[in-house]
Amino acid sequence: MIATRVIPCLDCRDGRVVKGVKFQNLRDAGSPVELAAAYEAQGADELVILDVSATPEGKGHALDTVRAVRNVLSIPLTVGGGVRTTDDASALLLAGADKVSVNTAAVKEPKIISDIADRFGRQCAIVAIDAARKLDAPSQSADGRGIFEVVIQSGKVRTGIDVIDWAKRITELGAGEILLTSFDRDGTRSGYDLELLRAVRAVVTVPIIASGGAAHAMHLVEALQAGADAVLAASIFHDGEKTVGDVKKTLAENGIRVRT
Ligand code: 0VR
Repeated sequence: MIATRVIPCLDCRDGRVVKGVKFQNLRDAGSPVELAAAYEAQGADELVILDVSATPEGKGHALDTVRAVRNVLSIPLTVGGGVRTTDDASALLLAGADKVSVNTAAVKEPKIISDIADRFGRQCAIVAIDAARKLDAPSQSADGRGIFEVVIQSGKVRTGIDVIDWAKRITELGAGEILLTSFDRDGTRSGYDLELLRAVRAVVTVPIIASGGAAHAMHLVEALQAGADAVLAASIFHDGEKTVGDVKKTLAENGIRVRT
């Protein structure tokens, strides 16, 4: 079993870390540079910065934040939020990101996935899928699992696109990794959506980063046992309840291979 990855996520708006529930009611959660340095010191394997700024000015802060965080970080850094073109991706990579994540832009123009993979390598091309349980669907699909649709624009738009079909398509287009977020679980501390995770695991071979809902170390154990290659969390770490080291200790105690 290859080592799993524990990845804290800094949702950033206008240069500050924020945190909400189902992408709403965002509250200030601190300084990106201080939190990035703290998480690396605690043993984080990677870091994700997600720019959730709503205005062009806020997007300008994102590049400054990436440069400032890069100066204190030596672990891999993935940056997403508002990436619309390969030039956007290039600017983030030049600012210090190792990988870029596209979400809404990939749904609107799937070719961007191949363009980023071709220009920078598949290892740079992360596709974020925000998934929500379909509201108007029968409760289960033919094979007895929940039905999930892709949501975009920070959860504001339900696309009706089946998450499983989309996961297969993005890997065919060149996605090197999937950042799979349960919109329903984001910030709720109710645990990852394991049914979503298992359903996507069954159809793709690229690494999956589970995201959305973590509150206890055992939530991360469950997600890794359900097939995730890495686990992302924000709330659990920002609120200081658990350090990355605490969580990794529990993972190791449950037989999961971690880098100490
Ligand atoms: P928790 O570990 O449950 O706090 O959440 C992890 C992960 O879902 C979030 O860090 C991230 O995906 C939230 N995403 C978005 C957003 C947050 C605020 C505004 C927009 C977005 O568009 O993804």
